[in-house]
Amino acid sequence: QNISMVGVPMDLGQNRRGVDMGPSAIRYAGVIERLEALGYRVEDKGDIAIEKKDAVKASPKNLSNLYAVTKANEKLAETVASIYEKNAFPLVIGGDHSIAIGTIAGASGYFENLGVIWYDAHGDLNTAQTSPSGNIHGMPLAVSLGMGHPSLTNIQTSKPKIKPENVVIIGARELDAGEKDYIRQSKMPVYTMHEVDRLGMSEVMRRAITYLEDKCDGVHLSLDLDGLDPHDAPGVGTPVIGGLSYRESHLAMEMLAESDFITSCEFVEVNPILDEKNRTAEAAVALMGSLFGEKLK
Ligand code: DIR
Ligand code: MN
Ligand code: MN
Ligand code: MN
Repeated sequence: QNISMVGVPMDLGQNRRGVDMGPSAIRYAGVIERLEALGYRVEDKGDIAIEKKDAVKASPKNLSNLYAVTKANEKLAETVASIYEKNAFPLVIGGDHSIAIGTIAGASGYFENLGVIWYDAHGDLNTAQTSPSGNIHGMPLAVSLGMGHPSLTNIQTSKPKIKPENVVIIGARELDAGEKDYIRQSKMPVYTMHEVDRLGMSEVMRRAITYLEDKCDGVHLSLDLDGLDPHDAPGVGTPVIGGLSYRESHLAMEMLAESDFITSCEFVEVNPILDEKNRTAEAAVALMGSLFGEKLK
């Protein structure tokens, strides 16, 4: 199979500079070589062009850099769609997590019932009304569900890109009040660290896969490196203690490889400025190796 990789060097969805260098760090950590060694043909489409920071006061309340983030996601959505047109697998490397808006918008046109696995310390279910920070990287899952500013929810189509019952969150441990309200009323399955501790990662993934495989015709993996524990992935802007280990994360990726149902993925929030000798980008590349079947080949 062909993998088509695209970088999104954007840090405007949150407020620590440096995550724009994530794509370079991931390339430097050997992503192409790692995947080619598994027998894939990997095309690097290079990076999406990013606008400069919005002028101060140009953005609506609690939506920092709305204009630049919208532009980047419009381009990314088109790029992801063009990758499917060529029957390749879209691999998106970030960049902050706001880029999931574009990846999911681009992918959703190719599936009736796109599922999403959201691997993250956070829910990313905020809107401008609930966000404590005004950072769009805390909003992409909400936007994909059709909630949020129209310039974001209308990318590709004005329809919601995914349904709440087709989403599974894994690794959550820092949910904001509005996110908890939404999760409660939508009954979205969320495996917080509590469930991972109780059940073990193997059972969590077995349940997540069983739950999605029957009803979804495609599943997107959105992996925020801050889902991992800061000991294993220190190079992220919003680290949260008590996270998923490197081993648990490999097991999760290996089980996804066995399930053979992932149809697109993104690895986001690698911040080389905050990292230690590129360890976080290296972890991302190692996890991609497992996701693309290193154990099976
Ligand atoms: C927080 C942080 N919930 C916010 N979100 C992050 O700003 O909305 N998501 N870091 O990955
Ligand atoms: Mn996060
Ligand atoms: Mn996130
Ligand atoms: Mn946080």
